[in-house]
Amino acid sequence: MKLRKPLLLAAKGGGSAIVEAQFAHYGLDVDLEYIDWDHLRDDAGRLKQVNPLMEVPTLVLPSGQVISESAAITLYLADVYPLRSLLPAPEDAHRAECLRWLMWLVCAVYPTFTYGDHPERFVDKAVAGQLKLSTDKRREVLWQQFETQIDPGPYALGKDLGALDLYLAVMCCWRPGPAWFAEHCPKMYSVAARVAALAQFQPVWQRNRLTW
Ligand SMILES: N[C@@H](CCC(=O)N[C@@H](CS)C(=O)NCC(=O)O)C(=O)O
Repeated sequence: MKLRKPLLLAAKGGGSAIVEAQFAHYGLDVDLEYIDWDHLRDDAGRLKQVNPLMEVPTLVLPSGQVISESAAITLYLADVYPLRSLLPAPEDAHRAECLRWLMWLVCAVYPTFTYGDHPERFVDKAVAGQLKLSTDKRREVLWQQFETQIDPGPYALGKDLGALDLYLAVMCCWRPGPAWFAEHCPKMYSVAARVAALAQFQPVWQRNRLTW
């Protein structure tokens, strides 16, 4: 595969929207290839060829290198474009907090979707519904923990827009959905709603049909 610019393999409304928003922030050109949710795991599909995990976001660089995992892509883009970095600088007091919560989002929260969205991949059909319910419940607990840990000002870590804010904006649209966040996690919701309204991201939100 010969590329002139990065190619983002994406699915509408999925975690790839977080990466799309980062490209919009950095003002970087990227080709988008949206894959239908029902075809993400197609044997002959491009996604399987480049990422055996068959998850989006998956970014293919012009060099042919593949970066999957939204946090890896987030760190990579911040390294490549330090002047507009969406991560606090190494000497910034918010750096440690940001890395902590970024990894928490992908290591604690994201897996509740991995196991809950397709429980039949992991357990017998008879208990699949139970796994979905338990992971949904677990996610609500996690979000409520996060809610107690942040003090938006107005973004999650202070006055500057950062990578965490983009995660919150997109993830707030997923189960249990914006109405739940508005009621149970109003601080998080306020961050998500603020990011949702930013002009630079409107094309991303529209393409991904994300609404708050
Ligand atoms: N740890 C990965 C999780 C990515 C992930 O789970 N993506 C979902 C969409 S939001 C996916 O591709 N699901 C497709 C499937 O499991 O079939 C990341 O942070 O990028």
